[in-house]
Amino acid sequence: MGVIAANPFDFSFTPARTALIVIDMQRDFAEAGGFGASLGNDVSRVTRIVPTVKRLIEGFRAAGVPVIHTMECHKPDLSDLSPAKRDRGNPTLRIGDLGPMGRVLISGEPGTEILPELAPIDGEVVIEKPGKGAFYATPLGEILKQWGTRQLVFAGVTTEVCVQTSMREANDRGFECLLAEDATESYFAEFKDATLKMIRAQGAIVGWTAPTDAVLQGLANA
Ligand code: C5J
Repeated sequence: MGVIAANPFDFSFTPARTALIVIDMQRDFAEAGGFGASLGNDVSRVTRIVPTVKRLIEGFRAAGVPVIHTMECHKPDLSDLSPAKRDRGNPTLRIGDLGPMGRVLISGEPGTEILPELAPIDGEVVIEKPGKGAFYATPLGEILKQWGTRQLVFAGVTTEVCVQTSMREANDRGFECLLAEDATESYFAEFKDATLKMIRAQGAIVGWTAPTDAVLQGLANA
């Protein structure tokens, strides 16, 4: 049994029933020329958290607790991309268009890959997800059921979109969820701040939050 000093109160976990889920740390959200930049965002906010996410991943690997990676992406024939998603807004590049890093958010394209510093290692699960949530239209729920996982630690981007959606999906499925505060980021500082507050409000209504150091300390002491 382990305990992480978290907000709004301590997060108890069993390492054998826990996994780390790193959401969408992809080149398309972190590099100039990718999807995030095409929407007019400052992608340097995402690249800044890479060393912290790396430290978190390495801590979980060292503790023998599984690391799962997700990638927001679609099939090359776009059969899993709704017009409602593709046609939204006015980006310079739409999903499926050919950009400087290949076709935007398409499985197998260079821009869709996870940042090399955070690349999955052999044996780690990588979930390709067509939605914002990691459970929608993916095998994630089934994999976690097979493993007997009950607690999930989240990191990645963006805090208020894919991370928050995935945490809410997990919370509704009965998982206890903690978000690593400094291993997640948004293109909008105020959205990150509001998401952290709303997750842990009302007695951890969606889950807990804690700094990466506290998560690693809890893991090391477990
Ligand atoms: C977005 C994500 N923001 N991974 N995707 O479109 O949060």
